[in-house]
Amino acid sequence: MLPFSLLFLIIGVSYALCPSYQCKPRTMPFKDNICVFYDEHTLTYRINPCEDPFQRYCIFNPLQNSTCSVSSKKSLIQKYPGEKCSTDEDCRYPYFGGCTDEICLGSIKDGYCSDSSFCSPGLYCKYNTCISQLQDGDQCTYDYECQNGSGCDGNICKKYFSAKLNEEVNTCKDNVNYICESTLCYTNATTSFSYCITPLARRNKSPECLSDNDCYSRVDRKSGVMLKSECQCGMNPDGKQYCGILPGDVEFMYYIRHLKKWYNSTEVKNCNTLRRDARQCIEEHWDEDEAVKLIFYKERVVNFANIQENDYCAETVLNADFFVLAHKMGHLTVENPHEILGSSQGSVIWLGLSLIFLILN
Ligand SMILES: *[C@@H]1O[C@H](CO)[C@@H](O)[C@H](O)[C@H]1NC(C)=O
Ligand SMILES: *[C@@H]1O[C@H](CO)[C@@H](O)[C@H](O)[C@H]1NC(C)=O
Ligand SMILES: *[C@@H]1O[C@H](CO)[C@@H](O)[C@H](O)[C@H]1NC(C)=O
Ligand SMILES: CC(=O)N[C@H]1CO[C@H](CO)[C@@H](O)[C@@H]1O
Repeated sequence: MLPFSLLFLIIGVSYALCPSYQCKPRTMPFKDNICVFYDEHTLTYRINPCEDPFQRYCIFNPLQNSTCSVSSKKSLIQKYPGEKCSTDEDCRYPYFGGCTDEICLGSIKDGYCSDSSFCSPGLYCKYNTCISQLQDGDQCTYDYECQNGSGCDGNICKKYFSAKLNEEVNTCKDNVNYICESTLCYTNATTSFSYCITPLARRNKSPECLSDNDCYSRVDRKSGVMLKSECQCGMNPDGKQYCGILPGDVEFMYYIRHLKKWYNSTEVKNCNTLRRDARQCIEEHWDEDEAVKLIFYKERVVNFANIQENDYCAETVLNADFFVLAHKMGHLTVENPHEILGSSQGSVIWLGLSLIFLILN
């Protein structure tokens, strides 16, 4: 246990190092179009909304001052096949017919490709040729070869989130497999069979933390798997830290339930296979309210620490995109969280949050 305590002692010290994010005092002068002034001595970001209507965007630079600018986008987004456009130049691959009926065309069936981003929706790239995405049950190597809502489990296409609790799966890397309803799995070292396990929520009620040590999940009784998420700095005035969201936390349940709905929609088939969960394609093709919900739920999981207890300036200047979504959510009908927790033993996806998995025996 000793090395562990030492490790956490070091992480614990970093608590004091989380910066504070707050509105600038009214008396403090800001020059040179500065919207965020970084004070490296007190580790404080002092924020001021941009007032010039021609330079209203504040592009945040960590550990530096930030200035107001004309555009919120750092560079032009080039659209994939299946995404909306107004001119040929908007498309990544304008030579496949460009922007036709406001949609970027891609390489057609049996047409040339160097990777799957070249192909029209419904196709993927194999041996430099666009061919139809595989059916469930077909042999595969990568997720993008399988259809819309399906991934490659070992070497077979299966629907995401379709394997129930205790059901066997072919692969289990770092305890994660999207084919499992919970997204979590376990490999029995004796038999080397893998199976799906229950979703694991944070053990502590409050997400606030001082170190990763506060961010353990409960232990799965059957397999002994326990997860730990990272204790992350937020963007609040007090330098508070929050645990990353775990598969099994209610925020995750909301996200996964809605992602399932997207993958089961007819609209997902309008997306290039590599863009199946890209915000761009979801917003352009799905019902507007449904798209707002899915993107809100996802952002809440991904940016959980950053959006907690923001003051007015952090909210409107640094996390405006999220809080605009949150405002729109206020007008939409949303499912009751108890229904979600009750109805699923876990419909959860893995997001690449950095977790440490400990197998207790
Ligand atoms: C931020 O701006 C202030 C005032 O203009 C300046 O004194 C300071 O050096 C700047 N800090 C950084 C990190 O550029
Ligand atoms: C692993 O497999 C062995 C042999 O079937 C079984 O006895 C054991 O309970 C299994 N362990 C877990 C954690 O599933
Ligand atoms: C998927 O869509 C079909 C038809 O629209 C519907 O009957 C089914 O309940 C949906 N499944 C899920 C998991 O949403
Ligand atoms: C989950 C889902 O929507 N699957 C669909 C994928 O695409 C095929 C063919 O277009 C449909 O048959 C599936 O229902």
